[in-house]
Amino acid sequence: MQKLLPRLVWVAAGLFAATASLHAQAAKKQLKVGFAQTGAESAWRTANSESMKSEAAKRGIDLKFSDGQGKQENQIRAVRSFITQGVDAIVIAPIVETGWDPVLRDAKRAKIPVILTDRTIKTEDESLFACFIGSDFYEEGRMAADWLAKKTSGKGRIVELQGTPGSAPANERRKAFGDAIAKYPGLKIIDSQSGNFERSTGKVVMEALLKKHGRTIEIVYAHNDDMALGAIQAIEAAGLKPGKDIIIVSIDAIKEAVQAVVDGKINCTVECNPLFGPKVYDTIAKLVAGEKVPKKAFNKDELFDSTNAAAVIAKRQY
Ligand code: GZL
Repeated sequence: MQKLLPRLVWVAAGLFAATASLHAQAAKKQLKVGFAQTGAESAWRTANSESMKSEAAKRGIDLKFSDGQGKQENQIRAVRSFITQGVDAIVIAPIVETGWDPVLRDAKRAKIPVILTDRTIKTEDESLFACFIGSDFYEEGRMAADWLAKKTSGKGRIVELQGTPGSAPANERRKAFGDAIAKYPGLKIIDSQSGNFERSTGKVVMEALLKKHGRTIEIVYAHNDDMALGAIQAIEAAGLKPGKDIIIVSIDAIKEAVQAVVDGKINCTVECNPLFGPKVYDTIAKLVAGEKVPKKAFNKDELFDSTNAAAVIAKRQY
């Protein structure tokens, strides 16, 4: 028995060391993350994709990036492929709010956590996603409306350039703005069309609105800066001065729009920060380690107008 004891101790020590190194390897195992991005419709989206890609590279995360090219079916196909690949986590920026339950049920069955970023979804079963990280679109629409009411003393004829039909930002920015201006009977939306968050479409829609309403248009409310910048091209082509003849209120605060505020062509842009990478991967690290995370995490957004744009333009990151 005495001879056997030292050998048993050695075996036990060896087993312990082997398990410890397995744990260490597991901890070092490269994370595989699937990201189903909406598309590449705006400068905001480009900055959002860049943040997710560069942060993954910095952290040594194996990011499977899929560009949905503006179609929900492409995003759903990408999620199914991530499930087949057995990724550690799935990130989705859902282009529209509905139609997600079936593919999210498949991810849940595969025990892969889903993180919704940027845009929310409508579902009866919130257990289908681990958490949402993004901006409060309703607050952005309210901030834009309140700023406009002060600027115009609650009077003016507005044309609205809406974002992608059925998307959370378009739905909530439209509802919030409408709810807020209801307090000012002198502020009226005389027309509202979708520019799909795209600069070129924003220009075309604004050309049509100018043809239809002419100089009766006093204000443009654009759901994003790309459409506002497209509208500016149409307004200038019509011989009018954007920011003076027509007040322009927008959302995103991309650097080009903040510069337009400095130049007096956009009067106000409400920030919607796209630089999600660090927060998303911190959250995934917690989920993979079995830690709880908040169901909803909102980014802090601020507003830029002639009083503060010049002071921040140099340090704007996107
Ligand atoms: C908002 C995001 C919107 C941006 C647009 O979080 O979903 O989509 O406001 C982008 O610029 O196209």
